[in-house]
Amino acid sequence: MGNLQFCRKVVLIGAASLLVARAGAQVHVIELVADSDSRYKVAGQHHPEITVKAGEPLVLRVTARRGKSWNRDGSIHGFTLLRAKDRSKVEGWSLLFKPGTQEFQLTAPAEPGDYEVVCTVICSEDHEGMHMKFTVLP
Ligand SMILES: [Cu+2]
Repeated sequence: MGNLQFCRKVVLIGAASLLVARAGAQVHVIELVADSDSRYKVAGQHHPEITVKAGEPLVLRVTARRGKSWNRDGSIHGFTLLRAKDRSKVEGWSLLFKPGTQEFQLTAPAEPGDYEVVCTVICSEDHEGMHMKFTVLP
């Protein structure tokens, strides 16, 4: 390999990693409704589902509407992330929602795989049906 060719390769690699770093700095915003009928909803999705990249920074923007019952502390729905394989909780991912819109700054789980979101507030007699799929891509 000539010296000039080698230099070109180094420059190309340098440019590529800069792009990756820029993309990594963008925060992925997830918009979610935790609704009065005890269902999670994502605009444009018939079956709500969240897909993220392992370890990426996230903002979860939630609009919560009160169902038929709620917690004494005023929480009207919950959002706890479980690993699908053993239903164990993911640290830092047990959230409680108040009525209205609220934001959470989170970091996606480091381990790619299948997860499930479950509501942890008894929000109606149909509370058990309040869950959604959550996928972490490598
Ligand atoms: Cu709920």
